[in-house]
Amino acid sequence: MVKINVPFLQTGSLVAGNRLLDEQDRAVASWQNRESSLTTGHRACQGCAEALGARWVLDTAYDCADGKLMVANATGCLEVFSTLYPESGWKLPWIHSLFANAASVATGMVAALAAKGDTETRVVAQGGDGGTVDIGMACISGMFERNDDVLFVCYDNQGYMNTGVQRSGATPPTARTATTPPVGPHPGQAFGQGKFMPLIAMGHEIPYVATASVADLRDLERKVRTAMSYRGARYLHVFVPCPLGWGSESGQSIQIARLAVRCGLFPLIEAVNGELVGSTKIRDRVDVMDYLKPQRRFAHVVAGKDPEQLAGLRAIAEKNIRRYRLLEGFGPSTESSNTESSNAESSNAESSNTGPSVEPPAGRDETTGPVTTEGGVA
Ligand SMILES: Cc1ncc(C[n+]2csc(CCOP(=O)(O)OP(=O)(O)O)c2C)c(N)n1
Ligand code: SF4
Repeated sequence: MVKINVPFLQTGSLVAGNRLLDEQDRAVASWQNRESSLTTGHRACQGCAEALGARWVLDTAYDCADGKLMVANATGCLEVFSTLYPESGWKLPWIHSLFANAASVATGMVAALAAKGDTETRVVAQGGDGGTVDIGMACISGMFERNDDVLFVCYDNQGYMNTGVQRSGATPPTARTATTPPVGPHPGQAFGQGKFMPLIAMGHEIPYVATASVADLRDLERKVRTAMSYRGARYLHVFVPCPLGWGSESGQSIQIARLAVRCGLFPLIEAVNGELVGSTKIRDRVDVMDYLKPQRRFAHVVAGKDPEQLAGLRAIAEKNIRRYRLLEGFGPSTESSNTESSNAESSNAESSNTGPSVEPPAGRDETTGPVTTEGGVA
C-alpha cells in the first residue's frame, strides 16, 4: 500500500485539518457546539489581534475550567471595546478593574471564592502592556510574590492604544507613537529596548511563564492549557498587532505577528519555576526589515533616516536568537505544533517546546503545582 503523507493544514479551523485529527486533538475553535467567550457586542477595530488573542485564551481557559471561570480586566482597549454600556461582548463572568489593579482584584476574587469553599472556579486577570509592564507592575509583582492562584495574561500591542497610541514601557525602540514622534536626529521611541515582562515574571520564580502569539494559535492554546494545569501564579504574554496603532493593514495582523517571530524580535518561550524550559525554533528566518516594512510606525526606520536604528533592532533580534536558542529551539516537541502544518504560509514557526516539569518551586505552599484530573492538586 502506498503511504500518503497528508499535511494537516489549518488545524485551528473547521476545514480539512481538524476533521483529520482525533476529536481530542482538535483546536478549541473547531468545536461546533462552542460558544465564544467574546462575541457580538464588542467594537474592536477590524483586524484587532487583541480581540482574537483574548477570545482564544479565554475560550481555552473556560474549557480547562469546565466553564467555571471568572475574569478581571484592566482598563484598556480590551475592556473599552468589549463593554460599551449598555452592551457587553462577554459571555462569562467578567469584572472591570482599574487600570492598575487587575491582579489585586483577581487575588481578591480567589480569596472570596476560597472563603466560600469554592476551589473549582478559576480566575484569570488580563490587560494590555501598559496595564501590565507599567501601571499594573506593582500589583502584579505582589500577586506573583504571594503566588496567588491567578493566571495573568498580557496582550502586548506595544503601546497605550486605548487612549490614542502613547508610548508604553513595552514600545520597541524607534517606533513612532503619539508621544514619540518621528522627528529629530533619532526619530521615534528613543528610550530603553522595550521592557520584556516575561523575564521579570521569571524572576519571581512562579510556576509557569510563557510567551505566545496570534501567529500560532495552536501553540497559544497549548500554553493556556499548560498554564491552567497549574495552581499558583502564572503569566502569559501574548503578542497582538494593533492595526490602528501600528499603521498596518487590518488584513495583515497575523502576517505581521509571524514576521515578528521569524525575525527574532518576539521569542516564543516557556519557563517553569523561573527556569527556561523551551523555545520555539524559528523556521524560515527573515530580516528585521521584513517585519518593519508593513508598519507605518517604523516608516522612518525603513527610510533610513537614522541608519543606527535598524542596526539596533537587528541587534535585539540577534540577542533574542542567542539567548533563547531560537535557531535550533529546545525542549521536547509538542503535538500541536508538529501537526500544525507543513505549509510555510500557514505556519512559519515550529514549536519544539517542552511540557512543564511537575516539580513545584521550592518554598511555595502546597497548592502550587499541576492540577490532577480529579481537580485536586498534585
Ligand atoms: C490611573 C489611570 N491613568 C490613566 C488612565 C487612562 N487610560 C485608560 S486605558 C489607558 C491605556 C491602556 O493601555 P494598555 O494597557 O497598553 O492597553 P491597550 O489599550 O493598548 O490594549 C490609559 C492611559 C486610567 N484609566 N487610569
Ligand atoms: S486600537 Fe488597536 S488594540 Fe485597540 S481595538 Fe483598535 S486594533 Fe485593537
